[in-house]
Order: sequence, then C-alpha cells, then structure tokens
Amino acid sequence: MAAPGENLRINADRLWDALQEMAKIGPGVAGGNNRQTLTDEDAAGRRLFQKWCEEAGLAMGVDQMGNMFAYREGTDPNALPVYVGSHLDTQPTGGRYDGVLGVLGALEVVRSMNDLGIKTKHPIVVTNWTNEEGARFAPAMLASGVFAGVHELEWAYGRVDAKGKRFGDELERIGWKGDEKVGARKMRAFFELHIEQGPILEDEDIDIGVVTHGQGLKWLQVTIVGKEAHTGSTPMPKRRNAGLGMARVTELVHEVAMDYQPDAVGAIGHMEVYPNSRNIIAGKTVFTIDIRSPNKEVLDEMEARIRDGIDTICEALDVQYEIEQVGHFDPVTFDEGCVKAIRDAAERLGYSHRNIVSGAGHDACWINRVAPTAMVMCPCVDGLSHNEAEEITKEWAGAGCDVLFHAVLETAEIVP
Ligand code: HGY
Ligand code: MN
Ligand code: MN
Repeated sequence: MAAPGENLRINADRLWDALQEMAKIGPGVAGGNNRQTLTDEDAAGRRLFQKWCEEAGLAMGVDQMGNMFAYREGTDPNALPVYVGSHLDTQPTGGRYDGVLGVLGALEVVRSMNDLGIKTKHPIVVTNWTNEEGARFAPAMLASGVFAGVHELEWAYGRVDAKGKRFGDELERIGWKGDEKVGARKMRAFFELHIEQGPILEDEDIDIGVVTHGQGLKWLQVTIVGKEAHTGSTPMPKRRNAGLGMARVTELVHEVAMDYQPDAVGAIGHMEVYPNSRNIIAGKTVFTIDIRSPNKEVLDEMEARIRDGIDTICEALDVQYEIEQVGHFDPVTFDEGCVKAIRDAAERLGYSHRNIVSGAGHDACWINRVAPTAMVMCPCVDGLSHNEAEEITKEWAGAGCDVLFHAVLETAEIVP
C-alpha cells in the first residue's frame, strides 16, 4: 500500500490554537479544565467542536449516548470508514489535553487533508465519545462501552451522579441525546491520539508511544456501615468506626499493589464520609478502589486478596460492608496491523518511538472489541495528568498528530 508522502505534516500551530480555544470552555481554578460530562460546559464544548467540524465540511451524526461522529466522504461510500478521535469531557480538576488532544488532533487531520486536497477511498469519521472519564457517572468509558456492546443502553441511562441526577436525563437536558442507534456504525479501524499520562516517554526523551497494550482495570465501590457516636464520650472499645475501616482498606490496597511491582497499581481516589462532622464517629463511608495491571491473573489475585482483607478488617471493627464492582475491563492487546501503521508512520516521519503499555483506560480499549484499533501517545510534562497542571509542548502535540495523520491516511487509502 502506497505510504503517504514523506513530507505530509499537519498544521501544529492550528492544532495548538484549537486546544487553547477549547480550554477556555469549562476552565478549572488552576489553569486546567473542569468540563465534566453532560454539564453545560460539556454542551458548550460540543457546540464549538460541531461548529469547527461543519466549517471543515463534515456532516455530524449523534447517537443515543451522545457520541458525536463527524463524517468526511471517501471516494467509495461503501467502504467502511476509518474512525479517529477520543473524548472532550474532563476530570473535575483535569488538564487541557487529556482526551481533547485526540479529538482536536483528529479534526486537525481532516483540516490538513482539506488543505492538501487529499482524497481517500474510505470515509473518515472524527469522533467524540461521551463520558470517557467516569468521574461524574461511573464507569469510565461508559459511552464507548455501550457502543462496543459491553453495557446496556438503559443501564447506562440509569447511572447517577453524586447528586442523584441520571445520565439519561442529563444527556437529554443538555440537548445531545441523538436518535442514531448506538453501536450500529461499523468501522474499518479506530485510531486514538492521547497524552501518555505517565513519565516514560519524557524520561526517555522519546517523541511517540506506539501503544501495543492497555492495562486492565477494576473499580470496586465499597460501603462500610458502622455507628455514628460522640467522638468524646464513646469509649474506644465501644466504637464501630466506618472511617477507620476506610483508612485500613486504603492501606490494604496500597500494600497489595506493592506486592506485585512493577506490574500493578492501586489507590482510592474517591472517598465519602458520613456525616462528616468533626465530633461524630463516621457511621458510614463510601469509597472506590481503583486497581490495575497489564496481567489479568495479577488483577484477579489483587481483587481476591483485597476482598478477603476487607472482610477481615470489617469483622475486627464490627462494621458491615458491601462491595459493588462499578468498572472493569481486562488487559487489552491492540490490533497488530493498526499498531504497525503507527510504528511505520513514526519511522517514516523520523520521530523517535517505543512500544508502550497504556497505564490509563481509553475509549480505544472498548472499541478494540468491535474494530481494529490502536493508539498513538505523546509525552506529557513530568508524566502528570488528572491534575490541572497537566502540560505538553506544541512539538509533542504536532509529532503525535503527524503520526496519527499518516496512520489514518495509510488505513483510509489515499486516492491519487
Ligand atoms: O481512568 C482512566 O484510566 C481514564 O482516565 N478514564
Ligand atoms: Mn483520557
Ligand atoms: Mn482521563
């Protein structure tokens, strides 16, 4: 297959400007973003994205989960499209580039194709997946999960946020609940450009991460119920302290993850304490355990050990507990052909590159179940992400998008 011209590059300045323009919507308090899914800020970001897509001559489709698909014609309308994108929603204290680089990088690919008058046999579809983060509505990658047949539509609509608002109602409220049947679209391939969200590429001074695998994930939401009582007058032996239970489980999760280094991580980022009063022993705690590993057996073993540990901890404290799995996907192996297209593109463009396993979850992890899928990663400063101080350079963004450009063109087949 003829490889795209050696000199084809995207317009890195235009991409950078688009990133900074999008970052103005749903600003955080420390320079990053708070554009959580299905908020008014998310709706504003979607409108800006739709405007840019229409200006680039793309036809927008929206499915029942609010997934956005901006279609560029191919010379063969019967050829399966090449999809390329990521997510525009952010963490509550998120950065400007997590997800957004993948959506606006995909738009930049099309803008550059338009500038260069490039036609492809296969159509191209620039994609924004709803609720990748899972911060407001668990689990993460909810809408790409429904698209891939992992979650039922009605189950997804019923997910509620901390204020009890339903996903389906909020999607309707912001006006982005489409009619298109979710999952009906068939793909030739899906490509996602994403910041690494870890330190490897920057530490090794490498431009491009060729993502061969994604580590598996489990989210276990735990509710511990003890008894509210006075922190002053209740004798220690008579306490049923749900807060202490959460603290001991937090230590347990860390210890178990440390037992499987370097192939495991574990933490508890979401914690709720009730009634959260200075002089009341916590009667209830609700928290989410996040454990991950590239090795399925390790992930399963960690889960088993943590469940046993919770039972022992709660028995000793005379508190009750419930565990609900609110997120899960097994380790992912991306499509060799798509991975090769990315590696060849980096080689052709003269960018340094290395194979890498994604530490974070991505929509690509689910779409890989229904279409040949691969990811391109670029470095981020200090490997920092899910933090408003998340930073990348224009050069890193440009290199990642150049590679995405070539991989997409090669897969969509340029028509001379
Ligand atoms: O949790 C994740 O890995 C992703 O950022 N949603
Ligand atoms: Mn992301
Ligand atoms: Mn994220």
